[in-house]
Amino acid sequence: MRNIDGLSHVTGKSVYVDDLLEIDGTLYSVILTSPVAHGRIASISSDINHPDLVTILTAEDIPGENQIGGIIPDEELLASKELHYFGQPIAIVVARTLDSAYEIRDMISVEVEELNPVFDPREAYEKGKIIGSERQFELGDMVNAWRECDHIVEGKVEIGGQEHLYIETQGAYALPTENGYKVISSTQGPTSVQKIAARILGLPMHRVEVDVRRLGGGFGGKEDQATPIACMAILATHTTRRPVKLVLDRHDDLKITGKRHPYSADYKIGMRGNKIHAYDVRFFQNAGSAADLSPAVLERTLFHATNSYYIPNVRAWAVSCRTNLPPNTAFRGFGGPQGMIVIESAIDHIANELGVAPSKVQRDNLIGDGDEFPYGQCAAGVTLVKAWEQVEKDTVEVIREIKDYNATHTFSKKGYAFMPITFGISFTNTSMNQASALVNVYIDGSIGISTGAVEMGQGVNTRILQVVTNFFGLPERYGKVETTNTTRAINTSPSAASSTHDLNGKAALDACKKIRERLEAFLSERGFSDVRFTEGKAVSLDGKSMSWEELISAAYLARVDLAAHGFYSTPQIHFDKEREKGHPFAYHTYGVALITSTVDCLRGISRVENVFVCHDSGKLLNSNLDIGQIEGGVVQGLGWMLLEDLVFDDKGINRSGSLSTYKVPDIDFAPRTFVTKFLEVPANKLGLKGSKAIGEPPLMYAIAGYFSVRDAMNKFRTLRRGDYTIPMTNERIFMELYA
Ligand code: LUZ
Ligand code: MOS
Repeated sequence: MRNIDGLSHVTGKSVYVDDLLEIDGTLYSVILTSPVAHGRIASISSDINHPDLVTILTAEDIPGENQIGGIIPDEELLASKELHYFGQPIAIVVARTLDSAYEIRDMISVEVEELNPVFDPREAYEKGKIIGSERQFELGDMVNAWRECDHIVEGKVEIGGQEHLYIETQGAYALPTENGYKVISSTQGPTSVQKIAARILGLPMHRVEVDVRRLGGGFGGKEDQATPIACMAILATHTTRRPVKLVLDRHDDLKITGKRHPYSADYKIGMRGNKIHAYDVRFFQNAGSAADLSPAVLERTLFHATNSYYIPNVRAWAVSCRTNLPPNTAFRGFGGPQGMIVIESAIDHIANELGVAPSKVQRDNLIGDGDEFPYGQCAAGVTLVKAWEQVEKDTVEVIREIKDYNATHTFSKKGYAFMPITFGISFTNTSMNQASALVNVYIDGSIGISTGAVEMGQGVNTRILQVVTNFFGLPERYGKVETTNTTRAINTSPSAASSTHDLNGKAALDACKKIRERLEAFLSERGFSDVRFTEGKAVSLDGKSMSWEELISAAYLARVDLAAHGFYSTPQIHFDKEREKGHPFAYHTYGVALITSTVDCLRGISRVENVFVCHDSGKLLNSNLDIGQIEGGVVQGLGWMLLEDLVFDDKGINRSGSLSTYKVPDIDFAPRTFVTKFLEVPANKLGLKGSKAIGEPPLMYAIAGYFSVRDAMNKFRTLRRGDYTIPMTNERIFMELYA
């Protein structure tokens, strides 16, 4: 089935927050932000004369609690006194036109007392500025392990952050209702908006209705950070009793919002024969100025610290460090990629030291069924070897060409790298693994489907429509996926953790089953037995049949309930944070990629050439959507690995806060060849219709892009070992080859 949004996207008919028809009297707002990375507000001059000014709202105008922290209450909606990062919201300017709102913002002056900022996570750690507590996962016997190794190396990895760069910036449109508020928000987490808005206003949650049609991209950037934007719009509506729109322009979005977490890490790895015998890793996460989702991201880093490898002796330690940068947040992979990058660096390092191909060390140490991850869960249904062999088979020729090329070229070199991925599927916070749905069958047989899933381009609405209409044996035109709305699907987890279609699809099917049972009972009274729903009909074992339309209209007249609520919660998962052991994931998504690239070693220019992927998507549910997620995820990851360079100056000002200074992938950057194959595997019982989660895992294939460029560089000149920095921009290639 094709993505149901495709046509409206390419014809410009898809509606985003900024496209909504505006109600007369709508007001426009912009956010006034901190001019310093660390300081105290001395005064705000808001004595402004402007014909279009409606109001300027500060912390004092918040009727409820000025607190938006989800995991830890450490973040104000509007700064009351202390300023913790350049770009932190201080006030909301509400005006009759958007242009006037910007003009008024420029007229406000904020006096601040500056304080010393900290930007480096290790420095923050030394000063005791940490968020939550230090975490450590352990496996085996780290005391004796090192003695048993033949070779040991140590090194350091610096990993940069990444902008989400959703095409639709953060935004919300808030409306006053008779007894509360409705907000249309570009959020991955409607319930989070509802909960925090209620807290800000001092109201019960039922007074706030959140509605989401779709997002122009989220990537994690709207899991938590759409919430304050929606809350500011609602606060302005609360004060003015008028509809208020708050849609950030790109510069404000880049300035105000958090990004993927940069990490600094130390590793030590030991080999015994061809096996990785011991691994010790320390992660310093740069959380920015508030907790946001950082503790959960940190945890996922630890869960992925050994990626796809079985290592019998492991110590993985991590800490979240508070710095004066925007609060970093969820981003596709959610800390997992950073965990994987460090073990891949350690493997690259020790392989180069031993003079063997990194791919040999990777291949010799792939995890297998029954092997234990450092967090206690055992690997199951592992398909890594199959995927590896497929990729190896498909790339024999490509690798030979690389060797020939390197033998005949001096200043241009080619490189390649493999990347196996093992990504845990489930929110690591067990209680979040739940979803609800509401399925309504109307008298004419058409079906309205509501779930907690938010469509953000990933195609979740397509998948849900596909499984629901298939369930009743109907063509897709019978179903319609409604907006995600907190009055129809309640207490939703954000659309995140690659789990949206598993959780919400299963909740929708649960509702469908209830309706089917009622229809079956109704039909059995009319002499139908063992009914199947197929080709638009209900068919009895003895061949009696009734069209769907007839059935529904008869069932309605017989007063059968044609609406059902559905619910799903992932079985079997648990995690004990005291012991740091458990079974946090329903299952893992596996796969292997090989990426090749060419580096012009005179000029320092890289180009990714080929991507070969062999992916375990369980029993394929929709290969169109899966391929879209794989190709998009890899290109997004390659941008992080090779292009996207976040630069904050020594005042903490984002110097890469525009699209002229922050380079993202474009079509020319995309790999020349992209081959995706899916493994033939048995149905995955814990996935939707036997499939596997697809949203985040493929991004991590892109880590091979970084190592393929390093491999090419190493063919020109041996790089310093034990020193890995991401992104490998063209400037960095040049510096590493010649500095
Ligand atoms: N969000 C979250 C996530 O709250 N918990 C998770 O475990 C997670 N994992 C991936 C992406 N978002
Ligand atoms: Mo996410 S990083 O699954 O919002």
